[in-house]
Amino acid sequence: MTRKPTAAKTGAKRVTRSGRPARRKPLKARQLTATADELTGFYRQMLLMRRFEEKAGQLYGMGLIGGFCHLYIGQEAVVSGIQSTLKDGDTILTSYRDHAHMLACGIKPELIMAELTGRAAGISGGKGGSMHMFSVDHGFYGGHGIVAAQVPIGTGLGFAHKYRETDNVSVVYFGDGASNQGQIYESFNMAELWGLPVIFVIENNKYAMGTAIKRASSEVELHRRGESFRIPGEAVDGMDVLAVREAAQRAVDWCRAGNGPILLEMNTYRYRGHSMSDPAKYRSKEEVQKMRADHDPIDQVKQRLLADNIMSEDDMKAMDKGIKATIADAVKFAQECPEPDSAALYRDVLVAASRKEIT
Ligand SMILES: Cc1ncc(C[n+]2csc(CCOP(=O)(O)OP(=O)(O)O)c2C)c(N)n1
Ligand SMILES: [Mg+2]
Repeated sequence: MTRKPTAAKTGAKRVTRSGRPARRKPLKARQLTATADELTGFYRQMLLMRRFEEKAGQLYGMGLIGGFCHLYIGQEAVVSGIQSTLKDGDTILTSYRDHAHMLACGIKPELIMAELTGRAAGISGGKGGSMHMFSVDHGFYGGHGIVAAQVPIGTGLGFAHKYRETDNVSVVYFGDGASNQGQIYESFNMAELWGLPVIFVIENNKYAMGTAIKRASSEVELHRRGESFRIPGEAVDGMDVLAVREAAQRAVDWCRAGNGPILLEMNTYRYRGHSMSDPAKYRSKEEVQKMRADHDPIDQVKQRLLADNIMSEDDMKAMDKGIKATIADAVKFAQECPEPDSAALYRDVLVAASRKEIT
């Protein structure tokens, strides 16, 4: 059987169904630079995320947070770098590993902490908990507990942005495990066919619960997963916030210019277990330790700040102290808040025993 020469071999320019040019080559990281303010901002934000989640882990251990709790520790550069490229009106949504995404959206730590501890002042009224937070005002569309369920919804948000003739983008985060789900490929197909401004971000932290990516995926280069839909993809060092920002900026520009969707594979790593109840016996302590020592996203920015004399060790200690105080205030706020009243059980639900109970 003779194969037809591919477009790449013939040099012919491939186009999408809609006639838009299809860019296929992975983009190369250029020299990464940032201003002193940008670096300091990334450092502060990622440290806030880490300290917030360390505290959430402690509270969970003390029984003050119920239900599930999935920590993002180690992956902070991904959401921090991407969010820095977004503007008002852009939307994001993600899985259950969502606390840092909310902080990146500017949601106050005390409202997230109150939600985690099931208090009425929480961002979802104390009824959502760790996995089901939501704030349209902040462009944050959840918080989704069903693996990959957020992907078609985020594609729909992309449709809304285009339909309303804005140049806003929809950023859809999902995991390496989720990337094997069928609904993602239906979303890819529609997103490309209709030229929707969707940035699909695969947070490849190498594990789906206790299953290593190699055991579950026939194609582990996840940035290639959009190829058969003609969606360009790029693999990114997701532990380096500047590499993330640079790739995200290109992706945002691509979508705002009306080129349709794009896919970013963020290579990252979670230090903690899948959730608080996971002893993580499927990987060695050495593997985790090596990632922490060689690739930690916060430490990488710290080294840049020190090398460029932007901050001293003492400045960093003072910043850390301030962040810990903010988190302590958030915990105090949450603990002093009442739980939702019992009538709240019947609000925001689609099904109720009688009409009366809905009001
Ligand atoms: C449809 C569905 N199937 C299974 C589960 C159980 N489950 C929860 S998280 C998870 C693994 C997902 O891994 P990944 O997408 O890599 O995200 P990560 O947890 O690494 O961020 C599974 C199988 C679920 N919540 N929903
Ligand atoms: Mg994963």
